[in-house]
Amino acid sequence: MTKHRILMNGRLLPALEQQLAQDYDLHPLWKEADSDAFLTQHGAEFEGLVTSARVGATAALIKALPALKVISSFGVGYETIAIAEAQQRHIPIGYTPDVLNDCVADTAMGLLIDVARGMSASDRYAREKKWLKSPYPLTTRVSGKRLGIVGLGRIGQVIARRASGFDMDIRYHNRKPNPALPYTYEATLAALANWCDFLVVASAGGAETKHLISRDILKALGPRGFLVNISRGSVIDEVALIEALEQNLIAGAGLDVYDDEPNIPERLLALDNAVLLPHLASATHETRQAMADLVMDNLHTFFSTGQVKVAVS
Ligand code: 8YV
Repeated sequence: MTKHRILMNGRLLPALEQQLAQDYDLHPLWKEADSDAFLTQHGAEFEGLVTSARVGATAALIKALPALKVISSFGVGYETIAIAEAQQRHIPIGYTPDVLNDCVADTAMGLLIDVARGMSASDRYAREKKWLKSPYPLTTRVSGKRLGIVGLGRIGQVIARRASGFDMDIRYHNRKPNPALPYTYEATLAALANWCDFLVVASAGGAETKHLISRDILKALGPRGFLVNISRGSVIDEVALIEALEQNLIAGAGLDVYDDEPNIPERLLALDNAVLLPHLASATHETRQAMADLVMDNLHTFFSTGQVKVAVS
C-alpha cells in the first residue's frame, strides 16, 4: 500500500519525526532552501500537514496544498494556524489539548510559589554567597491567599484544583460564567485583578485576548499583587508589564511565555522581581510523549475514519 504523503512544517520531537517518517511518506518543508518554489512544484502531492502550536500554518501554506485533507498539530494553542482557511475547505485540524493540563498547571503553581517566595532570586543570592553577609529578605506567603484565574478553561480548572490544596480562595474571569464550577465569577477582569493577590493567566492566545492584561489591569493588581502567565505572551502588554515591574507597581511576575519567543527583552532579563522560564510548561518527557502520541493518533484516525480524534472546533 502506498503511504499517504505528509508535509512537515517546522521541527518536531525527534521520536515523533521518526514515527511519522515510518508510517507516512513524510517531507520536511524546513529542509527546502526555497520553500515557495518547492510548494509550487510539489504542493498538490500532500494529503496531510503536520505542524506545531509554535510554527502553525499560514493561509498561504494551506492554499499551496490543494489536495490537503487533514492538519495535525502538536500543541493545545492554535492561534498560529489559519483556521478559517482550513475550515472553509472542510479540512479537520487535530491538536493536543488535555494531555498537557497537569504539567502546565504544575508550572503555573511553580511560578507562583517561586515569584512569591523568591526561590530563583534566593538561589542566585545563595550562589553569590550573599547569605554570608545577611539573611535573605522576607518574602510573601502563598497558602490561604486570593487567586484570580483569567480563563478558567481546561488548564485553568486544573490550576484551581492545585490551588485548593494551598487553601487559596479562588475567583475567575471568563467571557461568561460557568455555573458548573464551584468558584466565584468576577464579571470584569479589573475587579478580579483588584480582588486577588495572584493573577494567573490561562486563557487562549490570538487576536481576541491580545493585551487583555493592560497597564490598567496591572494597576488594579497593585504593588502587592503577583502576575503569572502560562498562556501566550500576546495576552499581556509586555511593555506595560516591564514598566510595572521596574516601578514596583506590581510585586512580581512569573512568566513562561513572551511576545517574541525565544527573545526575552533585556529590560525584563534585568529584573529580580520576575521569574523567567523558557516556555517549558508542557516540556516533560511524559507530556511531550503524550502530545506526540496524539499527533500520530489524530492522523491515523483520520486516514482510517475520515475524522481526527481530537479536533479544533
Ligand atoms: C508547546 C504550547 O510547547 O501546546 C501549546 O500550545 O504552547 C506548548 O505546549 C509548543 O507550543 C509546541 O509547539
